[in-house]
Amino acid sequence: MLIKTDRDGFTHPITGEVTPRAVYQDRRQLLKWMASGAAGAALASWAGREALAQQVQRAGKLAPLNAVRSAVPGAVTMEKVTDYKDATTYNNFYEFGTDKDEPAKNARTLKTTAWTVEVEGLVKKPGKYALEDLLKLAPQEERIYRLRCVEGWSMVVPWVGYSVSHLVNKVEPLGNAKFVEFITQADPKTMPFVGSRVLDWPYVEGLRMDEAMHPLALLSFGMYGEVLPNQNGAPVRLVVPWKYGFKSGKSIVKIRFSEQMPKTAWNKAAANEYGFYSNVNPHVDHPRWSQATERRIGEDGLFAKKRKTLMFNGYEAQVGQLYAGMDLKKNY
Ligand SMILES: Nc1nc2c(c(=O)[nH]1)N[C@H]1C(S)=C(S)[C@@H](COP(=O)(O)O)O[C@H]1N2
Ligand SMILES: [Mo]
Repeated sequence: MLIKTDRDGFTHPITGEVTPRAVYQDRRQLLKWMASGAAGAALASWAGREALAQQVQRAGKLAPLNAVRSAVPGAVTMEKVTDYKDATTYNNFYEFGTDKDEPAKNARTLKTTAWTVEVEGLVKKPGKYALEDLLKLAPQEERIYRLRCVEGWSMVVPWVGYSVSHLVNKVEPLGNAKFVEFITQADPKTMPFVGSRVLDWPYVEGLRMDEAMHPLALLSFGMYGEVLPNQNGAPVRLVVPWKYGFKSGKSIVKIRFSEQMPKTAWNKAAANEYGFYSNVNPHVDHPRWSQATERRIGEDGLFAKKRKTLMFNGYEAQVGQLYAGMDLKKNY
């Protein structure tokens, strides 16, 4: 189903899918139309759109990024979408400060024009890819994912982007490429905390090749029907919904294909706390935090119940087989 997202973040069908108003107004015609069977399909598509429209909250004033609704299995949760305001003011983006409100305050200095993503390592087609070309590489899809931070909170965000696999296929990795490394922007002139010692910059994340090729692994250019706000990782970021939020690197400038497992920023900072896999797993606690439950951002009132964290963040049916036979306590 084609969905057009307008500036207010609401979705509209692209012609021909709604019941014509005239049909509703003429009772005889309506009965005939319902008997034809068209009503069932139209009703189902109407219900889906209504659910989506209710979920997507009013966005800001950034450039719209139109998308078709994703048909990838598991890509659209029906849970209530987190308010745009919360998703854009409660952020982890350490290049702009370690407090949750700092990225929203500080990230306006991020320069997102003339952006390129360099592809290197074990691929047939290395090179610098302009953002404009990346945007057009595959149809932009809207996907509503849960995002679970290792700190114990979660959000539901309508991302816009396409499967990482489209880019991987385009650049043609060599047979010995086993991992994909995502290297993000580290510019001390525009990112005030890149000089700090919190992490070894640039912020680097990585996936095993089969993880990167899973259709749910998203290369994201937007959210809430618009381009990404700077604090959420403009102009291009990763979103890997079955892994803790820190695997979803923001403001990517380089993608490297390698045979060896890449050294990731959080693994280098504290190897006993952050493994390479970092799959959401309620049975394996972080040394400092239980991972059994989570707080949904926006539900943090006095009586808000914590939610049970789900295996693979609720994406077990889709991604569980990637880890068949692996000891997930060892490979955390
Ligand atoms: N470059 C970069 N990417 C990053 C981070 C960061 O500090 N720097 N933080 C990560 C963490 S811990 C989380 S939870 C998510 C948060 O994404 P959001 O702010 O869009 O919700 O971004 C991830 N990507
Ligand atoms: Mo996180």
